[in-house]
Amino acid sequence: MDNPKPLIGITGRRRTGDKLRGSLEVMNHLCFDVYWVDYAEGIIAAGGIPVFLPLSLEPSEIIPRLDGILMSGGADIDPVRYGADPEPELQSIEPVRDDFELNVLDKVYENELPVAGICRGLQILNVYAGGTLFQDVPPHAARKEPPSSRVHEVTFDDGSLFSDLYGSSIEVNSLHHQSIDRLGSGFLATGLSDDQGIEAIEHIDRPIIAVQWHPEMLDTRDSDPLFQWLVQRSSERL
Ligand SMILES: [Mn+2]
Repeated sequence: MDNPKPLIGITGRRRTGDKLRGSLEVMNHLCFDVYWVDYAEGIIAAGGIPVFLPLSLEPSEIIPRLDGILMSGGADIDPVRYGADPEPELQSIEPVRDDFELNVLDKVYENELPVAGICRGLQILNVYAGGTLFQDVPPHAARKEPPSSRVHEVTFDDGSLFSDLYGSSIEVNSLHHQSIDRLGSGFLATGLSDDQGIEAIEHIDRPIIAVQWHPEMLDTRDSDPLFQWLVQRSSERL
């Protein structure tokens, strides 16, 4: 096949049938795995093929067959993963997903796949690399605004990969209530919000970048540099 498109894995979440409006009551206890379609659409617009990763997969069986990974948004990471006790402001956690994604990252590091992280995706990358999180950052969150609302600025370091991708700054949405405290090893924090929170990280010698905002929910999704970077870097593996 001429110019095959790269296969990009997308992580998601697990829910039970009672959360699926309209499904049969007798199926309330059964599970379904889901992700928000905007992630897939961002990858498709950038020229890649999204592949959803069910949480029951054994990562070693799928990761080596993929060309890149998108670590998507979602619930809080269990603080036990970064050696902290839960604080009262901690919201829902998904230990099954934590397990799955940390195992995915083992294989991703082993196979040196390109990775883009979004929101929780940034946080799990940071925790995987030994970093920690603030469990709640109430003055920063703007979670009542429509998800496409650009509510604060992110400024990028001169000479960073992010400044190549986005220029010196960008106005972003902000749907997170947690953020990075101690940075994980191998990462540089190259994008900060107006209130000095870490909003963008890039790895010093691996093709891994992540953002705290949601490019897939902005009106610029289909031309967003994060998706373009991921598809481009993944294409180089074909
Ligand atoms: Mn923010």
